[in-house]
Amino acid sequence: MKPISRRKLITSGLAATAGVAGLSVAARMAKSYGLVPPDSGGIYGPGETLTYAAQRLLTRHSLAREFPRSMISSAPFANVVSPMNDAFKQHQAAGFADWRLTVSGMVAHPTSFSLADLKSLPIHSQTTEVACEEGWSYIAEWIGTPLYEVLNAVGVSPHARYVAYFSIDKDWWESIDMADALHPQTILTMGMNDGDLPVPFGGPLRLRVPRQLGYKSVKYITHITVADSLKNLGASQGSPEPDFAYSWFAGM
Ligand SMILES: Nc1nc2c(c(=O)[nH]1)N[C@H]1C(S)=C(S)[C@@H](COP(=O)(O)O)O[C@H]1N2
Ligand SMILES: [Mo]
Repeated sequence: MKPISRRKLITSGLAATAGVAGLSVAARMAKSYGLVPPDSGGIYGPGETLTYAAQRLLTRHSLAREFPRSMISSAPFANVVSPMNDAFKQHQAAGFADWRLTVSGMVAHPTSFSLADLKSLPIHSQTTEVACEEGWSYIAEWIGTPLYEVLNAVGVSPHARYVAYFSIDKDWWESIDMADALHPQTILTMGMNDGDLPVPFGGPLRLRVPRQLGYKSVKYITHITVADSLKNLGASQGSPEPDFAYSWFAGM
């Protein structure tokens, strides 16, 4: 008899339970395996949890599709952002020389990085797609420091479960679990195609999370915090998006 892997057992168990006994039992099972997203108790409930759990079990190590450079979109679409605040305008006037990324929370060494500090860490590039929940998408090359390099530099606690990241535009922040935070394609982006990351696309610093929808790739990042829970952030949903009926987990 072929041995069944633990992963397969859990996955088929979840699916079977969902079919036979209803979604709430599957959700309880998911909880005991650490597969419950932070917005599961909100407007989504068990269906959302099952989607997250199934994706996490099946795709924890999978890569977002990468494209040849010849497929880079000639006219990438920069979505409108709200008017920039004074703090941003001052940074822009100074050529972003004083832009900082502060990292706090469950880390051994809380640190403030300049853009030059980030550029001195290993730099990766990837040609991936930005897909907005409203239906459009484009392909570009994104260049920067993988988030795991920064997390390794500050020493993340083994009890950490989430990384939250904040824009200088306070309305915009998001969080991801450690599977995405440590994923090799999750990149603190400073360059796009052949130059610096342009302001409309999130320059000088954007976190690209190419395994999830566009809204998880927040522009103008100034702060990151590492946590074991999302309870104390915003409305405890890990993102402002659930208030607008979009999911915290936006895997694609
Ligand atoms: N700071 C900030 N980040 C943001 C947004 C924004 O308005 N402000 N829009 C988000 C949404 S909804 C999408 S789909 C993508 C759009 O990325 P693009 O402008 O590169 O197309 O950026 C995301 N990041
Ligand atoms: Mo979007």
